[in-house]
Amino acid sequence: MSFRGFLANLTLQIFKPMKNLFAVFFFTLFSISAFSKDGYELWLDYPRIESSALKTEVETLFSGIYFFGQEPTQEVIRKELQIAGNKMLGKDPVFTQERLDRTRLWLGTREELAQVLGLETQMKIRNLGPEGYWRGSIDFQGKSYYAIIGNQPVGILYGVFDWLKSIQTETFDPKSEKSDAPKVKLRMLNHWDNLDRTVERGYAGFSIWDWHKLPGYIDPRYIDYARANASLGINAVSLTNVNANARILTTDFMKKAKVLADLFRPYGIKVFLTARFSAPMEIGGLKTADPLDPDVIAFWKKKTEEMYSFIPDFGGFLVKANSEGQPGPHEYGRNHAEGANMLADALAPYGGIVIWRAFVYSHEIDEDRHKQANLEFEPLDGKFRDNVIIQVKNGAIDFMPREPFHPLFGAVKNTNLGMEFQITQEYLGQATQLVYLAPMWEETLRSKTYRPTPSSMVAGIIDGSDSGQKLTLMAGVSNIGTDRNWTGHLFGQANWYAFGRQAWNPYLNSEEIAQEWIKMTFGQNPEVLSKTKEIMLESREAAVNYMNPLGLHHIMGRSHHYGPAPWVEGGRADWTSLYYHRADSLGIGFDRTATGSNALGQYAHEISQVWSDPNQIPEKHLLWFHHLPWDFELKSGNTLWEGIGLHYDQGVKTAREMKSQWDSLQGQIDPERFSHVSQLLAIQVQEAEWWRNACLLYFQTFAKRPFPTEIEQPQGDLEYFKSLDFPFAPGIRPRW
Ligand code: BDP
Repeated sequence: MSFRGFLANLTLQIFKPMKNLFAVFFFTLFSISAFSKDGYELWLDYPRIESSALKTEVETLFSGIYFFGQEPTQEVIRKELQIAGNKMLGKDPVFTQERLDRTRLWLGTREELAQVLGLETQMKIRNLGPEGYWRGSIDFQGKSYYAIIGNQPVGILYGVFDWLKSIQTETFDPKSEKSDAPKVKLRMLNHWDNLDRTVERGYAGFSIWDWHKLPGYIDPRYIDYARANASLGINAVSLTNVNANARILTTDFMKKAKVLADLFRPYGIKVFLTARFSAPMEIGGLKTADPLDPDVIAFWKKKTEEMYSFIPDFGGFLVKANSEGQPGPHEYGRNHAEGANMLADALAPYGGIVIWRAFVYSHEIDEDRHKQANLEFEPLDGKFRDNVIIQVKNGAIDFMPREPFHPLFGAVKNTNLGMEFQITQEYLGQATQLVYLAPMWEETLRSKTYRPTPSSMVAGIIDGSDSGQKLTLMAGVSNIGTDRNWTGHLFGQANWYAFGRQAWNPYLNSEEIAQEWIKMTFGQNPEVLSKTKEIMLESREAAVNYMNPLGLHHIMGRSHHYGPAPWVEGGRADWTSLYYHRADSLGIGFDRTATGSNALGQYAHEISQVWSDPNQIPEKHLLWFHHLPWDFELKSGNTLWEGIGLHYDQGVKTAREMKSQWDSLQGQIDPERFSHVSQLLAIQVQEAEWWRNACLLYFQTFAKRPFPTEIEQPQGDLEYFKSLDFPFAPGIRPRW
């Protein structure tokens, strides 16, 4: 009998006379409080330490924490240690500032350490910047202590979280030292949250920002959110949707945003807001939003001044302009630099920045959507102010399951470029599918750009090591909502976690990140670790296979983007599927070589030369860049048509394996989380089959060839698949 079963039984025995009602009540109480694992705690659950050696070690350190400083961040550290101590050891840590003889663990800034102890030992951390930390043992007056030191309090906070992680993952070694600092300056979540609490492309309930009850009511979730972010080193959040509502810039909403900024500050997190370019007209009573108009300039200056009166460390504005119907400088014959610089000038006196998105394209321009961002931004190279950074999606189309890296990376020399990844799984199974995204981000970050230097790669543009830029940024579109487990699918948490880790250090390996997350989420059981890791690591390739193999892209349902719909046509061409797959009786794929749109010409010569040849391009990008005959021979010797079938089928098979792997862990994972994931994996298998069947039956109408015999023959009726409609799918883009 499981422990919970035993408890239920015991409760029933004790309360037999009171009959079922009380028993159920007490059982529920027990389950909810002590034993329920609903995912709310994220990776910060701090389970009891099992290994006795580690326990003794940690207990000793927790029994005498010499605590410097009274700053709010230090208060946050103290609280975190209290939570962790109680959960891991069952008791409060002992903080001391007087009893040197009882001290075991020192927490302080380098300066404090020098002042109080007269120690200048930790010189190494000097160069680690405001957010870096060092942890290890120090000797003082013949005694050895463990110390966690930062140049600033936030560095100590990061060091403490890292130390707690080492305990949770049972890798803590008091004898070895570690220092670390983030490689990217702004590590940021972009919430696509609307003021009415709906979340564009959000699959985890509503927005956690309760604008209506702010500024008066502080939801405790805000603090847990900040803790989770700080534990990863995420230091910036943009609270509102890029499809912005100007109202967020009114005084009433600034007061609300101020409450969040005040709460997040001790956690090292800065608040940004999205600025709607037409705000001067919507809330400023002006007739124009022309960025060169003196009244418009004055409006933004005044707004910015007001913003800083509420939030003195306000981060700045995130802007989506002239894209998908959003207003922008083009309406007034101005370019993106003129628009961005006007805002940048308003922010500069306060140290604020403008994050201007490169996700711009228009169906009115007769040009491959893939090329449009480069066409707009390359000519503006060097024209943006220093406090502007251009936020570029990982690929040139739109967060597809697999995209080649965006050709803007490496194409400009004097413009700050930041990365935008999508954590929310808009095109990767939304919240019904387990898809671990870190391998996808790793693939992009490690892509060689060959520019500005022959050895450059995307990560080196982002962190400034190849590009030389000082202002660096990695942003992730949040997958967080009001669902009890925050991300809808429990494994969505792994994507939030991995994003934070990769933003801190874009060179981290996604397998190691998965391993950390699993241990912190499910504990140390080796079987759980190895099977879960395998599931996670194969999940993204599985999704690519059953959704968009061999470079296919943008063949999902219209508007809600849920499920397969390679037949979408009509309306804006660049929002249809036919625009992208171009299947016909001869073949399939988008010719982006010199004979087609020549989007390939936007990449470095080393790339365009190789990728222009269908026999040399990595097959994963084949149909992204080439329109090829159905009988084109793949490296495996199969024809293209056969290869497509095999990939789709492989995707389904992997999804089934993932499900059976997980199910074999029954009894080793708490029942709530086990069943949550198991049910969702069952849906994932069905959705994978649906993708395979719908896409293969549809493409067969062009290919007119039998399916390869070795695959499970697609079932179902194409007309039925086409008739499916999902008007209530979550996250649909609101129309206003
Ligand atoms: C697309 C989403 C849309 C967003 C847009 C963006 O479908 O909802 O507004 O990206 O990034 O992928 O602005």
